[in-house]
Amino acid sequence: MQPKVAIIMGSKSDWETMKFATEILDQLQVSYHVEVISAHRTPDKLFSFSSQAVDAGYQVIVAGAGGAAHLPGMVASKTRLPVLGVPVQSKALNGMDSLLSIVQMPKGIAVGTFAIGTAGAFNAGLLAAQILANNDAALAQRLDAFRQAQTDTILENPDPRED
Ligand code: RP5
Repeated sequence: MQPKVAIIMGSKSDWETMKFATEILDQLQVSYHVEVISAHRTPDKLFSFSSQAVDAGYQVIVAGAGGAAHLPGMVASKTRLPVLGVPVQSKALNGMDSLLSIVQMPKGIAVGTFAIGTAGAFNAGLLAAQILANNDAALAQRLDAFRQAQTDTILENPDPRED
């Protein structure tokens, strides 16, 4: 079956971060497509992927990039699908460059922006699942169960000195 989620990233070096988006999608049994698409190294591929994303059957795109991270914004400019942008932690500026590049979209083209690094990647995968759950009752149940399990883990063992 054609996956409804595309997870794209600017470089193979982003995978160590972006794999956290796939972790939660695996847990929630949501299928996805993963691919490296670089805004500056493969601009034509970026354009063809983004302009064909609706027809390809995707419903949400998770896009991670670092540094001058223009991938999420450029993809969003070529598709009406929701784009969830993940700032990958860069070496030079610890991801502040990535964050500001993604979050400061000018008015008129929307990109959802997440936390820098692995938490952001995980939460982007989580929100992608939540978007799909609007039209998927079984997925909605799995999400409810995930959240309840997370709550129970804390309530059942609130002593910070114990694991
Ligand atoms: C961006 O430049 C990528 O998203 C990556 O985070 C960063 C560094 O890429 P590499 O030089 O490791 O390929 O395009």
